[in-house]
Amino acid sequence: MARVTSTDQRWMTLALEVGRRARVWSAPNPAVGCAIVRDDALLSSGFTHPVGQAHAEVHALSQTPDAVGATVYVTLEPCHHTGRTPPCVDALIDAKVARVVIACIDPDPRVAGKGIERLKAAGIEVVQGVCESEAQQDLRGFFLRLQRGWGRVTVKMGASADGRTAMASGESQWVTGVGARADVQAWRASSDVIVTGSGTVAADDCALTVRPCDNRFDGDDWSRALTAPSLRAVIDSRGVTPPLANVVSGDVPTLIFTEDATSLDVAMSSNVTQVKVPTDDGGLDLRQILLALGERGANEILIEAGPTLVGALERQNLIDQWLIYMAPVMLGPDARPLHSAHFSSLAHAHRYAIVSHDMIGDDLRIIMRPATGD
Ligand code: AOF
Ligand code: ZN
Repeated sequence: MARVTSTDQRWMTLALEVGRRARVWSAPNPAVGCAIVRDDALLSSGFTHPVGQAHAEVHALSQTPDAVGATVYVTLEPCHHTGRTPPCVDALIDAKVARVVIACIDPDPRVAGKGIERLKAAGIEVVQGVCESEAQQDLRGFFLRLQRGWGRVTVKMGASADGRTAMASGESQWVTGVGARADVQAWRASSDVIVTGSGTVAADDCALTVRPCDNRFDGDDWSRALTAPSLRAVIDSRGVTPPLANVVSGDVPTLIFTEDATSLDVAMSSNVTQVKVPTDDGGLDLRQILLALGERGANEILIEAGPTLVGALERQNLIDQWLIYMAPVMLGPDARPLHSAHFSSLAHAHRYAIVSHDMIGDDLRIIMRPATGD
């Protein structure tokens, strides 16, 4: 039986923290963290770099002159395959490390346990399952994409305490405060695609870009984020996105999802790609859209949209996570709702569990996930 100690948990917690730095640029790869330790002292740490560059283990090994006899903490099983980079297991074996502690197994079929076998065959002690549930939650978008073809769907909403997002006129600037809006920028940067609907584009002319601001990110986080801007996507069945809309301006790539037969009005500048998808009853087939985002390597999908699109996602049970900023204001019954889904009875309504609640400036940030899922 492998030895798991509280020391292992402490160092794995550090590896998890380091791995989170990679969220802004690792897609399609998972944001993995690694800590190399000898005699209970940190030699170096590392995290996944953009696709084709160093994996977490290789980055960490490059930061220490030697790792002979060390214990390596890594949030995902080291890779065993030659993909766009050589296998991490070979780098660990060559470095003569003594022990590798892993949080979770890599579901990529090219790895899936083979990395662990390879390390053991080389005489390295392997411990698996330390902080496993935390790592699975951090890497959830990647895991979901491998299992079902699309990543984690997070819906962001700014709402009043009575659950309204805008006045009946559409006026919504600003329901939530400056702190909440700055926090959203960190979520945008940590997502691989930001999705909206054509209604929101028409109402707000949102740019959906990631803009550095004063929030939980430091300067290094922002410089990494800016090297890998999140993709933008508009769900626009009728192809009505205006050619001069902010969401299609600039260099950041934008996908516009339209119905098969629709041609796009928007000038096809080099950053805009039209993706044709079939309709199902009531609108574009949302699963097809999510699959198309999965094919483009999006692990984390952030939806910032109005009640129609969010209601359609909710009705079809496609929401993995709600990110709600609740402002201490009452907008009244004529103001716009969070989403348009109707349920005939309480029993049909979707139940969520609140997994975190934090004050961000004057607003309350609530994160909810399906009560039955994990
Ligand atoms: C690791 N450490 O930091 C990450 C891993 O195409 P490649 O060569 O970049 O390989 C991508 C796969 O490697 C990815 O699907 C996942 O299985 C694994 N990611 N593995 O050892 C890391 N990010
Ligand atoms: Zn690797």
